[in-house]
Amino acid sequence: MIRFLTAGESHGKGLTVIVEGFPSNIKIENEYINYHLSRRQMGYGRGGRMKIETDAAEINGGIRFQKTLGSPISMFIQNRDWVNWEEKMTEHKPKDKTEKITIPRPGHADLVGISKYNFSDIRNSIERSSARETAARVAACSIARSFLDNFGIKVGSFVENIGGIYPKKNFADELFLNNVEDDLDAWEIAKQADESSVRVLDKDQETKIINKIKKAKKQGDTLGGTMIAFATSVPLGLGSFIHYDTKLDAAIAHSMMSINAVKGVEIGTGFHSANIFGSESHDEIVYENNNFSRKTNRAGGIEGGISTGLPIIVRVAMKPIATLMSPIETVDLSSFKSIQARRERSDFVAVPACAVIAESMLAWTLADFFLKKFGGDSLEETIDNYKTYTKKLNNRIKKNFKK
Ligand code: EPS
Repeated sequence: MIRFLTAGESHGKGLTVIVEGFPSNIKIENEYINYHLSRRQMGYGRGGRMKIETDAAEINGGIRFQKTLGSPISMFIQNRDWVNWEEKMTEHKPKDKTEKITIPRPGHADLVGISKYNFSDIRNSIERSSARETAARVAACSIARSFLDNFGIKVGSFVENIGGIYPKKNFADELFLNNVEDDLDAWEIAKQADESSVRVLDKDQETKIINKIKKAKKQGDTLGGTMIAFATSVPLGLGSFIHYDTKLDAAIAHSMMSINAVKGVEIGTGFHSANIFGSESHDEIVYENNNFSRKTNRAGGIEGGISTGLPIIVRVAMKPIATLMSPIETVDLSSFKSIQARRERSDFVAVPACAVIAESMLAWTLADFFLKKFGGDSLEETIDNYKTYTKKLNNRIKKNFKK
């Protein structure tokens, strides 16, 4: 239903994104997009680049008087750093000979990139594989968030651990074990996380994490971590069990794995449930206040590829950034001899930023499945379709199963 396409290199002029497929009349505020772009730039442990950039989306099409027109939305995010790279990144014939990068970093896309695309300079791999591209994604996903807002669907995230440092209280477990849909607002929790410089919900943990990041920096090393991205007030019925590509959980896993440096995704208590009995793993069904629900939400809001109506909960694991200031061993492609990997300006930790990106991609996937189900050329039409469906949902079950 919806799609987006990004273009642009990390040190080129900027990033372009075209978003397509949203109905007309969704309210879009430029400040809202820029606000989420600024959230992506946050986090203790980021490198020098974030001091240079103040990401802002220039809207070049698809929106009039703060409302979507139903046409493709085009946005541009300028790279302020471009002024320092004009010569090295020009689309024209270079004036001077540019120095080639010949030493690939283990864990980055350097070696696979030059091999696959037949490049003679690793710079060509670095540019598009950089996580800079995620700025364009966050802009695109802000449109999805604005759309979901009309249905009370909220997305949020928080960092669970960085470098193996977890909070005393297990916030994730609390989400899985309590059926707290009624009073849970994902965005409220995300705002709490935003108050922490590493986007955690526990002050003690924050201090310990900052100390560990300081240690990593001092050692010229980097750290990864895990984060929880989740959504509340998602209606029952997004996704289906019909095909591999109609399952909501599969699409969410795809979205998350597409984020730079992400190496693991878990829906609900995924990996833990592999170690316990079925009776300890599934969520008992209850009928309360004219509604079906579950006593717990270990399934993370999805059963059989379909949203259950409970919060969608996703755990995402990010590996440590591949660029190390105290590098590990690699091979120089100009000599085929062993050497230490090249240093390149980078982040020491980008888990807080990754959480904002994960939250954004979750919004995108939910908006996609929402529109697949409810359709509509205008927002008003989508709202009508949504209301008719949700109003009749439980009555249909009652009617169908009446003896
Ligand atoms: C990023 C921009 C990059 C890095 C980081 C994310 O800028 P630069 O390469 O100029 O320092 O800070 O990218 C990576 C860590 C990576 O491995 O590609 C951004 O805008 O988020």
